[in-house]
Amino acid sequence: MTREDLVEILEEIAILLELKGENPFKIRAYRSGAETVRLYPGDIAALAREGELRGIKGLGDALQQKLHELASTGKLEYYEKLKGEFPETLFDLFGIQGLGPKKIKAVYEALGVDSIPHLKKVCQSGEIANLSGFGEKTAQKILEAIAFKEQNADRFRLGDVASPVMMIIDALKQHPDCFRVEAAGSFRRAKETVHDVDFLAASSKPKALIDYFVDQEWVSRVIAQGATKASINLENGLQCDLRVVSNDEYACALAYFTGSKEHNVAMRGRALERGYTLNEYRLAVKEGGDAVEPPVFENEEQLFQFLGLDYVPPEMRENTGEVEAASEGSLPELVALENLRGTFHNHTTASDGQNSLREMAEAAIDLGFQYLGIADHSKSSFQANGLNESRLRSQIAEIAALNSEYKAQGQNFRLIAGNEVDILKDGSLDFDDEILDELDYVVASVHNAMTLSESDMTDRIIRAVQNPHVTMLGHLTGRLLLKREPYAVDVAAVIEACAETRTIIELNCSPWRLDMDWRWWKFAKEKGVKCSINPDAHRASSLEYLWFGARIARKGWLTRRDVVNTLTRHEIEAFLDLDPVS
Ligand code: DGT
Ligand code: CA
Ligand code: ZN
Repeated sequence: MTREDLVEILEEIAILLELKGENPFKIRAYRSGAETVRLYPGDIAALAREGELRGIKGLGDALQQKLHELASTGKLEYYEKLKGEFPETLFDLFGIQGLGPKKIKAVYEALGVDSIPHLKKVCQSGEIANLSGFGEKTAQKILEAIAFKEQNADRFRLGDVASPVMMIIDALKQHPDCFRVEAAGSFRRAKETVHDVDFLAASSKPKALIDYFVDQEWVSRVIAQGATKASINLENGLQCDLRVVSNDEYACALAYFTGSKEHNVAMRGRALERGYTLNEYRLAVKEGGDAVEPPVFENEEQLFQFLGLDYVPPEMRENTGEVEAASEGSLPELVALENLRGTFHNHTTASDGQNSLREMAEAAIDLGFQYLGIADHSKSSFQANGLNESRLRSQIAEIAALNSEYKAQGQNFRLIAGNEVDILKDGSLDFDDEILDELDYVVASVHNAMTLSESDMTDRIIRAVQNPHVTMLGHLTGRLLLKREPYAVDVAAVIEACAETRTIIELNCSPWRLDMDWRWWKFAKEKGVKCSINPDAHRASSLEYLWFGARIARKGWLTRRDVVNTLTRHEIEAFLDLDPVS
């Protein structure tokens, strides 16, 4: 049980109690208990497991006991019983964006709505619009949210499949008959979400490998199994396919199953022009053609080369001009994870992060970073324990003191004092210029009033980036992958405003966000806008999100020069005009 699991269950209990019409004080105790757990500055899951929650303000005896039961056994009888009082399908409603506990309670009580299909029906029939607190517009919004959910029902975030994929690759590699193996498909192309994962292996004993694959403990269901192919589901529902080919076929098969479909069409066209047909197993001379017989390709590089193309990195294979560029020798040299020297936009326990300033700095040093930008929330984000002016000033002082320490130790590392300042509804910033001026840099982000019209939202953000203190724009569209749609905003207009004001745009590489979307980076780059790959880390381990960030930046055709956090510490100090550490 992680902290997030504990918070989620306490919140769900509050909702269930609300549905039951329980005493509001009791409900509030669970809600504020969830908040306490969420913001507690230590390892609260461990404390709960050990039964050591005594004395934590905001957690009464009953709550402490329940948290202990949950954390130590992974289950809570009280919660299971409570859940048992309602139909299971009712819980699906919690996943519909914009439908809070109050609304769920209202439709459940007034109309008996206890499932998504039922909810859809009462929205369409107009019944729901007659309920007090609802209306035509709400009904429309709910229908849109249901459609969004249905559309994404069988997709997974890249961040949620990365570790199972690594685990499966490791397992397959251990098999003595496996020559080589990779995850192809949308995973290899670093799409932000994937439908299924397409593993490809080379072996001379395909059946042995297939039998081994379907027999692993993490397989929850075998969907299909043949001599060279199998499909399985993992516990979480993710479908994984394994295809086994001969070693000679591997290069062509890898190119084919990496896709995308559109890229494959372009590649086939290229092959045809040169007198060849290309399929999932091989490149062959066109029937009756007189082209030279192709060799066996040992790897994809050789296949591309044979077709007169530079090697196209998998992230670029979306048929957005990469085949043409590869034929002209004009593919950009893409940025790589190893190029990153530091990163901006990280939280600490001062706002809603889980690790202290020092812990974050130490984690960054361990990763070999030369600098780490701190950007805790500003005061309007009270739900995230945002800093007010005086707390921010203490943090700036704390950062200066730590920097002196690192300097005395001879470390080539510095913390950079920033803040993730809320962009208020009218586009003004949450702090005035005087204190912004004391910061090394500023990330400006939207966290509230997300339902403005497209033009109001666009004006709001443009006004914010026009403030000369704003160094970079945080998570441009506010999307949460598979959970919350981007707010309405004219991305192109914002990019142009950032170009004009020389504002950096963040590539927020929290796997929930991956925002700004990779499809926009080529345009931003053409306009001269720089990118900062930021993990939005709320704990030290999340600095590793940069792995996703580098992949998405590559997908957006970005080079080292386009990404500011490839700069060395000294270059960043000059770029941000920082005073030397004293
Ligand atoms: P996904 O799974 O929806 O996230 O996306 P992909 O790209 O992994 O698609 P998937 O799993 O259906 O197929 C894997 C690759 O196989 C795909 O990227 C290209 C290739 N492929 C599959 N079906 C076709 C097809 O009908 N024509 C061509 N040219 N390639 C295909
Ligand atoms: Ca796939
Ligand atoms: Zn944020």
